Amino acid sequence: GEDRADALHEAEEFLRAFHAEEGLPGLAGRLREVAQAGAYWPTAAELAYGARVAWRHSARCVGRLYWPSLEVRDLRGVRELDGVYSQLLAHLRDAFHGGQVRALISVFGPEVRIHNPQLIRYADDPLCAPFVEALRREGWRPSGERFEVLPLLLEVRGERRVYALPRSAVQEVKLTHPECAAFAGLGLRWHALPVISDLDLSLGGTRWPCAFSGWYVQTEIAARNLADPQRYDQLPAVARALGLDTSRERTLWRDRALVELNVAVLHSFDAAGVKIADHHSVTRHHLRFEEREARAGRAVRGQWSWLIPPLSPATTPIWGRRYRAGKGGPTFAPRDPAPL
Ligand code: NRG
Repeated sequence: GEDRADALHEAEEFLRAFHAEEGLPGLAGRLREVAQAGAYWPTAAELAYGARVAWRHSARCVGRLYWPSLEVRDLRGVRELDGVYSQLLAHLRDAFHGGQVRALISVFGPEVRIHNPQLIRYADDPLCAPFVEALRREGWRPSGERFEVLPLLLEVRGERRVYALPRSAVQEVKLTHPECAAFAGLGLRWHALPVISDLDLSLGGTRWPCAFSGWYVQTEIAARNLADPQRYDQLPAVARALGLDTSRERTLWRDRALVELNVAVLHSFDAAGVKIADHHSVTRHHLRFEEREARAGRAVRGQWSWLIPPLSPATTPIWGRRYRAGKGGPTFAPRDPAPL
């Protein structure tokens, strides 16, 4: 019907873009093939191109300079729960790469569902409360420990299973401060990898469940996850460790604690040999990305409020710039919220 015609039209657009951008021959034949099949099933090369362009199109991502080097794992043939689980463990290992973190995406077939919003998250993070609730309904119980890593909740063709992540699969960094010895006493830590698993890779009218990861910018951890009042709310504790006067707002103890928490995250990841970006360098890299895109004759999509860092945004070179959202082509799109 009409949906199928729309989907085939999107497939055609996608294939034209793929062949044009990569300078590939054989477009007419490929279009005929898809028209004859009446449905579009991307080749591994088309999938890889689509994944890289979806990253390039990610209007909220400030780390897009490296989109051409995204490594794509085509796992559409993995059709069993245990297989999905072991491939996700392999993803964590390959992406971490001994600390020299690599941008990686694992793409699965339509019957696979990863219920976790991210592969690595903590049970006591208020952000995860809805997912912890879903795990409870599957019979899983949190230990009550601080920074307890949540298990995976995987589903294939309607069959669901909870899989614990072994300690060895999850790399974490314990936080210390280069000058303040008392900081370590806060017992803070964070996981090395952000692995997004609640977006589908959408390309040419098809959608694919996936997990993708790059590396952190320290502000994500230090200016949001650990600092937000509705998350770990650690600024008062950090201020106390630093010996700041918290009796009045005007001492700017929140701001000073925030900066030192960011210093601690960068220092700790560096000391542990785990790749992490800082907000000054990554925003400069984003400008380079913008220049490169302009030279290629492509518009850069952006969402300013997501691209600017939550710490000292006006000191970065993207502060005064304006961005447009844009649409069409390969993207990462929210997957349907399936009730658990
Ligand atoms: N702020 C979230 C992660 C969002 C994605 N960030 C990345 N992605 N760096 C958090 O966990 O703090 N990435 O693919 O590298």
